[in-house]
Amino acid sequence: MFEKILIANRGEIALRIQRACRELGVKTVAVHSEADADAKYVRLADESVCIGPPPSGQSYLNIPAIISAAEVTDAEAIHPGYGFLSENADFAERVEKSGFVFIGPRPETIRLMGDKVSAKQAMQKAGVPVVPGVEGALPESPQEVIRIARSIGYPVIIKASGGGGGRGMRVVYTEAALLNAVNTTRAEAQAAFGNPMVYMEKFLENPRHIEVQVLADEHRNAVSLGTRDCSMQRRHQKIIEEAPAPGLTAREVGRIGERCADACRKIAYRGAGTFEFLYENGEFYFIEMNTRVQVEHPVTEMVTGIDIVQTQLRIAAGEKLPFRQKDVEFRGHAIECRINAEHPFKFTPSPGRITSWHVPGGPGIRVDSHVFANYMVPPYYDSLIGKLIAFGATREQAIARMRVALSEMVVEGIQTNLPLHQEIMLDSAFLRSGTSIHYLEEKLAQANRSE
Ligand code: MV4
Repeated sequence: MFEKILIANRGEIALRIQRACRELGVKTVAVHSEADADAKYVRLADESVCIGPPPSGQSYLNIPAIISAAEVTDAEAIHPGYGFLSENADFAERVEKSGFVFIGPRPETIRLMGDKVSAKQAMQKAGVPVVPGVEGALPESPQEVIRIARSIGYPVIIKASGGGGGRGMRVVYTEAALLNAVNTTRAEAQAAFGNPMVYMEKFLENPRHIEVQVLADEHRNAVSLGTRDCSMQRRHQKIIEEAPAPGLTAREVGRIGERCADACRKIAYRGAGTFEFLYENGEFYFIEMNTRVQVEHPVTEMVTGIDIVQTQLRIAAGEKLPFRQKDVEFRGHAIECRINAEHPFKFTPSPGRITSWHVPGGPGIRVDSHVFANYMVPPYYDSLIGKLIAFGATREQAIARMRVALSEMVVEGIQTNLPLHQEIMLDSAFLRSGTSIHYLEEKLAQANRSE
């Protein structure tokens, strides 16, 4: 195991990674911007280095400053967390070229998955079910584009190969709108990602977002940790996640999990990863793969008992996975509410000083947060201030515990989305489970109309 690693991130995930290190006896180096100098994870780290002014472009995205910080502190490895540089293949490459271990997949794998056309092709070839469409990027010829859309059948969706996570997509319902949509998406993709390549898929109208967590080591061992349902989202920001995805049979989960683990072996995947699927009418359709630890990893940890971040460190240190597929057992149900510093129904950011902070507790409750009373939420970064996770023997018990936890939680001085979570925990469609990716936006639109 490493003696010392550098954590190239901030907020709750910096603290989460630090806790995993502590447990393993690994020393930590925190890097931080000027805005985060007084943060909890900075104080608790063995060493810390200020890497620049508040804007993330000059600090948490500043590759030379982060690599220098690793050099001066003699860290052996760098954990990128999520967001920021976590899926930047050039960063992973520069980390390795500078003689450090990147705690994540090989740079080539990150690059493969960052390009959505190559990711989809690789996964299809490795036996993962993908959204019906046409393999590869769309050709230039307008006649060809029209022919492809006819063969798929309307509605279709045009996606930028350099996009992902909901950026650079357009739905097309009629042939009359097709060529304009393709041209506009191409132009936007060129401007946003420096890559005009686009591809076409059948547009699935009412899917759920279900993902599969995997862990793979450098010795070709790969296991699936089952599913998460992340359908409760707004504008591509997830707000509630749960594990396992409700309503699926053990056979279904076993089958898709084995497809994902097998694909990892085939592409020699290394580290933690997530296969994102759309799920409609009992079928899984691969859309993207995330090559990092995700915000919602705790729900999987709660139902498997596996520490995903600790396992990332073991894999990066060259160890074998400490368990096999047959050792992975699923028990109970876990739900995560993302607590954001924002207006609960308008979603406008609400940075500022938190004057009072009380977190819930009791059986099955976990709070992952870097926040404390008198903490100043900086305006420069995303609005996540903590994650409330409830575990229960059943989904019903997890929800009941989440309701109690939400009622105990106190955050004063700023606005948070706690009232929205309280509402969703009483929502009849959520209680039935299996809502689509459009459910929350439709519910919010309806509430606005009746105001
Ligand atoms: C789709 C889709 C429907 N059909 N692809 C949005 C994020 C990106 N990862 C892929 N996305 C979608 N791709 C086909 N063929 C609908 C979405 C989508 C979505 C997906 C997951 C979670 C939330 C979403 C919200 C709107 C649209």
